[in-house]
Amino acid sequence: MDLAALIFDVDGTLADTERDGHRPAFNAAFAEAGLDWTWSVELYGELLKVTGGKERIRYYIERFRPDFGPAQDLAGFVADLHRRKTEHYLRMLRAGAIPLRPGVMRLLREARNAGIRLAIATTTTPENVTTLLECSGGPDLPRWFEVIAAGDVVAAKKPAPDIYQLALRELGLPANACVAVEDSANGLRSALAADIRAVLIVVSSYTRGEDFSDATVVVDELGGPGASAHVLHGTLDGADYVDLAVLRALRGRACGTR
Ligand code: XBP
Ligand code: MG
Repeated sequence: MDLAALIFDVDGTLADTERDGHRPAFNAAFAEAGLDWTWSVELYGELLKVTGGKERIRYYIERFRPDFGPAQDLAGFVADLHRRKTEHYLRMLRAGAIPLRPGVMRLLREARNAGIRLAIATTTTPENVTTLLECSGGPDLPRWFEVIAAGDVVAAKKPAPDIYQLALRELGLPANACVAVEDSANGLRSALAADIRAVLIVVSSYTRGEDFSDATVVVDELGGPGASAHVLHGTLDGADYVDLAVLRALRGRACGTR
């Protein structure tokens, strides 16, 4: 079995969205709702252990605002607040505020030209994905992805395997035909739990210190011609940056086939 598809995470992987994207969007929604809640850069790092925006708000209330009681039911309150947050986030994306990470477009183009299928497996809300792809990559970019598995379509978010299992099901591929590209320990656990053994981690600003010892390869960036990727774990087989040949080789190593 040769490499058939790349499955990408979004937040932290395709773009560094959390610190200066999602975080200020949450804060803007809190202010708009008349709440005196502010998520600092540091606090947000802790809150990121909980995946999913609605789940993160709920966790924050339980942990930091135990006396808070909304006028309406809690689930409805959180859903409304999160809808406002999404509006703020989408506005930032439409303003072109969040670029794709270096090397992402190069690697996507290379995969597409080679007939390697592309998919997304993410915790975030679907419209966040398509808007990021359109506004930061190009109007056609969402259509490059055959499968976009995102958000509440599964019962359990990362680190549970559900979203990767859904992406594999929709691709109609076995796990060993795919490479997952992730930035976080929660994402790594999710991919591994779905039996995807070939996982490339590209660390992001919040995830650099996490435990990636079970990943196949860990780099600081995808890199590109004239911009070396630094390897933090595993090997690029002498390559200077992450390209399709590197991904084919790491899949072969991880899955015991070449
Ligand atoms: C991303 C998330 C998301 C975003 C916020 O995790 O956990 O919740 O932080 O997006 P991953 P929403 O990169 O592992 O998919 O507010 O739309 O959930
Ligand atoms: Mg991520």
